[in-house]
Amino acid sequence: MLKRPAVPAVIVKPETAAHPLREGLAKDINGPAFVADLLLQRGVLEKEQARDFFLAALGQSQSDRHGPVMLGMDNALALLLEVHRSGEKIFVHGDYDVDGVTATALLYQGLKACGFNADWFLPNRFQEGYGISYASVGKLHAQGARWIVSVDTGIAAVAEVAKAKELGLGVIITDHHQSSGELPPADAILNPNQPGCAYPNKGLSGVGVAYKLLNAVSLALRGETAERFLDLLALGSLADNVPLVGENRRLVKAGLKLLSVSPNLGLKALMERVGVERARITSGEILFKVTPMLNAMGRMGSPEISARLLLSETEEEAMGYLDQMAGENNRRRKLDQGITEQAVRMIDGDPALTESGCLVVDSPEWHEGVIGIVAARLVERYHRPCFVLAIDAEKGLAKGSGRTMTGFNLHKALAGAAHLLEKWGGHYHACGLTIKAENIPAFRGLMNAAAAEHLADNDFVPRIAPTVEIALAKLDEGSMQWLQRFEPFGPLNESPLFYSEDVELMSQPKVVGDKHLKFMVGKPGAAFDAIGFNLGYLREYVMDRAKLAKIAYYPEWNTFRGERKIQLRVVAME
Ligand SMILES: [Mn+2]
Repeated sequence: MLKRPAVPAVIVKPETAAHPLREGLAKDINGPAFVADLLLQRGVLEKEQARDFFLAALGQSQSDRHGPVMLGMDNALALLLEVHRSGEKIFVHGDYDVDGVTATALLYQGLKACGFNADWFLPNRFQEGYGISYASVGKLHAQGARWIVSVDTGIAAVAEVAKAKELGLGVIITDHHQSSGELPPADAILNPNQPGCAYPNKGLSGVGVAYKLLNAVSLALRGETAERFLDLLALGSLADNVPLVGENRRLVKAGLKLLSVSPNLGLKALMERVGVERARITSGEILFKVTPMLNAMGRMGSPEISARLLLSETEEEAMGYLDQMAGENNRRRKLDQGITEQAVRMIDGDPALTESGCLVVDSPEWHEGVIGIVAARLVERYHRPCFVLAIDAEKGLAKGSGRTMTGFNLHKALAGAAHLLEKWGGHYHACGLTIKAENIPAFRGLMNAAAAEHLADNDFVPRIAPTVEIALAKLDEGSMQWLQRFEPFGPLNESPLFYSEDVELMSQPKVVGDKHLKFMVGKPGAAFDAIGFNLGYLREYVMDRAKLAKIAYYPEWNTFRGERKIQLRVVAME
């Protein structure tokens, strides 16, 4: 096993007990104190609000479903009704991530059900590149398209849409990305983030915007909502990490519920294959098991397999696509594990890198489809900002992906190095870039200077901040039921990290699966299995102790040989 620098985490005890409304709210809802803490952290102060929050019913607030109409909706709807009447061929043009693929499947299926002469298209990252491109416009034109409706993409495709117009195509853009200035010359643009759009939910996903449009079309043509497609909306929205508050929470919650009974054969087969119990679907299971399979296809350059799975009409068809996906996903996993191991060896074997405040690693052998995953793994392992660059030796260019922990702003750092970069973009915690290979050493120097300037020694020690405290003896099935009511979890409604102290160790820790730590905590008769993924290196630290002073964990259900037990997924301990 490769050596990992021993960076002990600091666990910050949550200060929840001091809240003046805590006790009263717990009593009002007749629930445990940690539930009151979680509600207060979400701005829920009293019983009625708590009821609304837990219900999060789709129909509860009509205003955030149909009320404020999105800018461009009337226009897009009128155009689509005309396309429907004329029977002209319309292509749904998506993108290759899960949001883009689910949006494509949703709008295509919905338009078909309404009787449109519809088809769909997903770009290949190795052929057309992402989004609407000259190549994709040309392809669709050659296939007889008269109209293109984009989903999850297009807001920045000014020249590409102009080309489509030149070819005589009608174009409707639906997107959710920020626009950066000039808008494309489309016939209609639907995007809550375009200038002048008063639609209150700016956090809608790409599939969310597509759903809004389909909903309007379906109501106009068939007198029914598009709610039966919310299973796809839930997948795309979770995968795209949109904030799960307000309308998004209602939509995704309804979508998760639908997933458990969804008639979509592809989804059903996929969930079975990855071991998701349909009766007990959580956002975590979707994010850890389901969406990575779909995402892997886009990364490996075959997003159409995901779409075909979602559109499967027979079980045999779905099984066939699943087998292809499993193969591609294994290839993806081997690639990213292999590259991660190479990068770790590179870093551990080079003192200049080991001691640098920002890791910049590169190789001409790496696959650009997985460098983002690898960068994220390196941040987890070394707890410092990391850039992973895949060099294309022929072109002399490298594509890179950056990830960081809090304390180092990637967007700011890249802005300071813009003169060395061909292309770059991103935000605080994640970014992408293109750089000439010859500029990599200078870039590495600049990033290290930025790290030296902005990071202090204690920034390199992970600080873990659990949000709620509970005495381990009080954690039971009832707690888990309360927790379930806070679903779906995601940005702005994070799955709560639990904190307990003075925890008794009930067994010696074991390293399982090469790098995970397994042990038992609690009391005789009330002991929990605990598992720390990638924490195997802490075995000696835990060995021979009677107690852990602090432990940070996610309590989860674990089913093993038919027996369902609460298990602690441990993130840190002291
Ligand atoms: Mn998206």
